Amino acid sequence: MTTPIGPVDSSRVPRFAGPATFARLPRLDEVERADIAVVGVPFDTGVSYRPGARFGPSAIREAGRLLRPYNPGAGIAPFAAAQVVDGGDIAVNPYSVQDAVEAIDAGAAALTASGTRLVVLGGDHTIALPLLRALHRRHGPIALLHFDAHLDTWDTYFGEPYTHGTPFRRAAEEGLLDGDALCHVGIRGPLYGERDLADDRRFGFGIVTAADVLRRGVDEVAAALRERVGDRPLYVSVDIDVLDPAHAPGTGTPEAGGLTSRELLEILRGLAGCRLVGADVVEVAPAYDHAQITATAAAHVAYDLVSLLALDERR
Ligand SMILES: [Mn+2]
Repeated sequence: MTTPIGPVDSSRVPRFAGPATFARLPRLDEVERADIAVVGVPFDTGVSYRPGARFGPSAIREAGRLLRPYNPGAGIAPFAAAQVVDGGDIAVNPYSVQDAVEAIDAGAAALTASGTRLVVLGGDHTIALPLLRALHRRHGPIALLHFDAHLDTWDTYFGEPYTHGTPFRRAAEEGLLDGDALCHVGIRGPLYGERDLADDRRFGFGIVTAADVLRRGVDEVAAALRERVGDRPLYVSVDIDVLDPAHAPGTGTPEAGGLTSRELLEILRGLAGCRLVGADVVEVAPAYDHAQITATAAAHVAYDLVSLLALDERR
């Protein structure tokens, strides 16, 4: 492997100067090939409540200026272990969900065609469906760990099949997921009815609630998740509303009683060794944020997802 081109050297150019690529990484067009690309999908036409996640990618990049090259929690310098880049945005039609879903699928397929793995910055959760479609064509049925306050396996809203509350039901119906290796983490808050849970079980999902994380602790939860996914190709989808609104106020559908950012990051680090094929962090809506609380949390989540991919690159 040729030596990766790393981020801008912050001892020469201060962190607050220059363009805000994620973690000040090089752009995709500045390298020969990329192992890992952080890519934005600024799309929020699928939301059911507060809009604004279209501004998520740029807010996360801006907060990511402060990320440093060595990740002690994961024990890796991800930008030295692999060529990591900012892959820019997959720009999609904000007026047509159908068009956007197709364009995200095509954009992800093009970016991953030569083996580059993606950490995608949303955008609302609708975008997980086309990302899973593209990965399924490459890897077959995918194991999924879904960090979220909400199940996201509802059927339709106002008759619409593609929304931010329905991507994993569509993915299950389309056979994109490995029904033996699915789990939600951080679930809480009121539902429409008991049937929501029965439907969800039918697709094969396990549930680790936010209260379970409190009672069982992060190490035990991570061990259970590792066991559930085994060595299957794994997608990790992080809705930032898995965090308590104290840790992530800037999001579309906040729910009280969520994880701390410390708990979330530790559970993610506990997934080291899994066969991660892609990941996202979605639902950052900066208009409702304060002092970059949510964008900072999302930037660190993306950094740990990149670190998991880089660990796998090294093995
Ligand atoms: Mn969600």
